[in-house]
Amino acid sequence: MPTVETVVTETINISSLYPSHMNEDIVMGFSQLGSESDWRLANTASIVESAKEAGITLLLENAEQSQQAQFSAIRSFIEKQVDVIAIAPVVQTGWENILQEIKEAGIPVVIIDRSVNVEDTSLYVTFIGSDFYEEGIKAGKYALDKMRNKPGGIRIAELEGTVGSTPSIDRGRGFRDVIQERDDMEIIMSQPADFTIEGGKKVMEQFLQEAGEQPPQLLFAHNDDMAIGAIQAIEEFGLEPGKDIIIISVDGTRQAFEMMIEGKINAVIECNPLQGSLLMQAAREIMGGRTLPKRIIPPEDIFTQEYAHLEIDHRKY
Ligand code: GYE
Repeated sequence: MPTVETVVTETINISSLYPSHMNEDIVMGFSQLGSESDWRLANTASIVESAKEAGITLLLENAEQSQQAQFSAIRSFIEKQVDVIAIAPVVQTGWENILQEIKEAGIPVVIIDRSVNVEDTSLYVTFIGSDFYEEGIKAGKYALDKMRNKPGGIRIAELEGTVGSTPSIDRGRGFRDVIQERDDMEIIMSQPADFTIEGGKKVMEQFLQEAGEQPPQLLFAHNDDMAIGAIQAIEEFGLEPGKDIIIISVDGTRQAFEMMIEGKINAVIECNPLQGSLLMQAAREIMGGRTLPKRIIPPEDIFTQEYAHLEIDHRKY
């Protein structure tokens, strides 16, 4: 079990809501949102493996970025009368009705990875996922530090993730809240690139063409895959990633570490996809009628190019 930092904002007594399944086999329906990035593949693999290890039967449906497909998967889980439903929500809005349907069926819900924007937080038991705002803050602090000796008029480009997704919204917010400290630092271009390599490459090509003689000096990519795509575009454009353009990304995949060692990415903010064991543990707790914190946050770090070589062999994804 990785150590976790739990923030208890509100707890509920689960035993009064759901009958105890202590000694029975647990069936979990899991609606995964897609397979857009290395982070996501590691997340899915972690959940599949941990279910096996925990002896929990996992019904997994991958929605490939469609909220509607998530709704269908969830309805199929309700029909099958699974014991617990886990949802990694593609976007944060629009969940009230389906969560209400699950509640009426008497099935507990765990939200994992990205969060949902619902007023009635009793619609789910717990949310296991990273603090994306904090990740944005870390990225902003690194940007300030890296550029501290550079004269003003610093041009920043931003590759955002999926529109409406919690990590994209909160990483962008955290980053802005920090860099506003210097009013000569400006995000001159910002666009969604779907958390994919192809998206990152395409949007970065556009950025470089639009910017012409005045390319951005710093790129904040909301994940490693988009940074990797952007690096291809930057090199094809004849500039040096990591030098002509400082690059900060989020996740901490093995490939991003390789790029850091090559000097093409300057810093990576860690976002941990290995959430499977936490999810299975939560399922067992719920079925055992125990109380869980409303929010479970895995611990996360920041890695810079200077130390990437020391860490790379420890990366698990
Ligand atoms: O950073 C990105 C993925 O929701 C935290 O989604 C996750 C993000 C992750 O596609 O690579």
